[in-house]
Amino acid sequence: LKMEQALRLALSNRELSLHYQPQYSLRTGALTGFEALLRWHSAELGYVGPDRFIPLAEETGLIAPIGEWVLRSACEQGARWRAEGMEVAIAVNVSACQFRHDLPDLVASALESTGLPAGLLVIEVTETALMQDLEQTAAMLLQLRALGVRIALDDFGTGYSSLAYLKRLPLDKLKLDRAFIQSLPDDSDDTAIVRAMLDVARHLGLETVAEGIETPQQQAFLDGVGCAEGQGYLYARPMPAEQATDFMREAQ
Ligand code: G
Ligand code: G
Ligand code: NA
Repeated sequence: LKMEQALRLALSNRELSLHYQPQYSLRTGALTGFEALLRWHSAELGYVGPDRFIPLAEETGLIAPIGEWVLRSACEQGARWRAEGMEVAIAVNVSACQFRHDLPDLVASALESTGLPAGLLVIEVTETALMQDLEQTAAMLLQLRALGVRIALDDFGTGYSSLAYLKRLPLDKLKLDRAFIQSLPDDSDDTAIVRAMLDVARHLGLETVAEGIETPQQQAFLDGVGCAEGQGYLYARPMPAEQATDFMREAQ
């Protein structure tokens, strides 16, 4: 209850911020984009991780204003970087309960008011979010795509969805969950699963991103089996926008 009260005030007290984790082309090593990750430094409770407050925000409906803020702030940051000559994609996480009829309007308005080109925005959704109402979900994804944004399926392989969903939903990208990456390249089960996921992606014309890359061996394996992009502690942890800006300048 205390956390709920604090979370209610978090937006107006400016306690929320976004951190950005870089994503790279495994082939060329070029920085391709950033995933925006929400952080909460509460005056009352100290640092609270998203694994704790996002479920609470979802239960209480606070995810609506918070999610809108995330979308707008991430687009704003992407537009600012672009204006400074650093054109990178920005990936934003969207919860199942934000996945409602008005999402395309919110996205369109965030793009319009910030001037971020739609092609630079990636919306990350989880399997669970997509499974709720397949017809309605597919229609909404088509609306989002009509704007020009790309859709990434997050944590791929960890939910309860079937491969049939991949065929029925208009997706652009699969994010391989770090659970499958962590024991590469030694674990023969995980190498088989990752190869199979990449095969499916290739045949369906989907881009691929591996999450949670921590070692050069994992990177080399993933590049070798045709995964296009990666992110993880090997390259960088999520960091505040200002630090991400310096990071990009140094990489140029
Ligand atoms: O660093 P990490 O602890 O940031 O994030 C944990 C999880 O919290 C992520 O896997 C992601 O699913 C979720 N998360 C982070 N930021 C956001 C956000 O802005 N919106 C939503 N819905 N989930 C987020
Ligand atoms: O599922 P999603 O892509 O939203 O996950 C992002 C989460 O993964 C964040 O909590 C982020 O801090 C965490 N993360 C990012 N890179 C790594 C990594 O290399 N190793 C581990 N263990 N976690 C990571
Ligand atoms: Na994500």
